[in-house]
Amino acid sequence: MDPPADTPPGTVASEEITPAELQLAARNHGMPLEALRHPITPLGLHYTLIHYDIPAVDPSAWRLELAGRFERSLSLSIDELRERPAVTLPVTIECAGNGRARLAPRPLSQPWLVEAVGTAEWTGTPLAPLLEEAGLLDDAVEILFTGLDRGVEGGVEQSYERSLSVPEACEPQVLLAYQMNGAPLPPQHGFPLRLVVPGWYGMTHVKWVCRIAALAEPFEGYQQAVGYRIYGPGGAPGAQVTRMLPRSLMAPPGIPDFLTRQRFLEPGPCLLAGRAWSGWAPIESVEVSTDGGLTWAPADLDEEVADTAWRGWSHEWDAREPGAYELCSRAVDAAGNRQPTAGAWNLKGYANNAVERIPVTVRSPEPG
Ligand SMILES: Nc1nc2c(c(=O)[nH]1)N[C@H]1C(S)=C(S)[C@@H](COP(=O)(O)O)O[C@H]1N2
Ligand SMILES: [Mo]
Repeated sequence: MDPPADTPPGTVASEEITPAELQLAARNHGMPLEALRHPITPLGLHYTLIHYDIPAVDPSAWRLELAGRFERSLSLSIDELRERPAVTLPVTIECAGNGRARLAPRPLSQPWLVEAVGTAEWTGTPLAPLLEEAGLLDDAVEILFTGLDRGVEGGVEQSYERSLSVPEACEPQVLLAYQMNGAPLPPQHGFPLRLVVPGWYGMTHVKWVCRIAALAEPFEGYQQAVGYRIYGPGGAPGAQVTRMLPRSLMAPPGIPDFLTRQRFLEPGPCLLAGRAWSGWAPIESVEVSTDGGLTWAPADLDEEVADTAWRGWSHEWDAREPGAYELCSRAVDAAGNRQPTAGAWNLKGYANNAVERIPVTVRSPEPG
């Protein structure tokens, strides 16, 4: 149905977003970018992504099973896991589809702009000693993590599951986490137990883990072989998606317009600040632009909190001249990875770490 002829401009939507995308976007929420002000994302502001349904778990009946290429099978209750040595780590997690909705044409999936990231303090027990206790056999090549959630994807009914190679799984910072920011995991973040693999894109951090299997052959299930690959132009599944590429985001300054989120600032000095991360190497530098990327100035880096978490940065901007500006930031990591100006298109819209642009208007001073 066409809107009435007297409908004011800017009040009705065009074809932009599909009902399927809107349904996903209403279930899976991002981190509001103003939460970049917090080094640890407060509970409830961390992004979340759930492929199927959030399982309802009775913690007294729940068990973690270890099976496959081990000398012995193990079955552990959540209390038995809590009695094991505990570690707390701040870890930045970003969805591999972050930036997807900035690609053209937009791959049909969860339409993230740039907000699919967060940093929580995860408490749990290191995975490697548990694998050792079960007697990991020499012929094991991968460890498979299975979640309680089931669904259909690409026509295949499946439990959500992903694997890591044995050396990746045995990294000392890999945790089986049961707390987020000091509280039991909320249902949407994997209650009662999830995997945390610092440096890797979100899909690796399997939530609602109920089974850990040691495999003698590489895992060829959907989320490994079909999903989370960078598809080439011929449609062939290319490289697997693994670690997070560098990205810097800015906490948007000033105040927003409710509908457009166009931002307004009073003229004068303005401290631009944000956070940057990479899963490949520590952040080496962050640069800031106020003219849409024509010229760049170095930002000051805050102290590193942990090598598993994002790094804060800031830059003093002299915003005394009224007018329109486009604010950007970009990061480089110590392995030489840098953020591109435009993202490389791929079928599933993964790993688009292109520089984000924030349009702002510096207002004219009030007369008198
Ligand atoms: N069991 C299970 N684990 C999962 C998922 C899922 O749908 N099911 N989603 C993955 C994806 S794609 C992401 S980005 C992260 C999101 O974690 P969060 O919701 O705690 O931020 O969880 C990962 N682990
Ligand atoms: Mo994701």
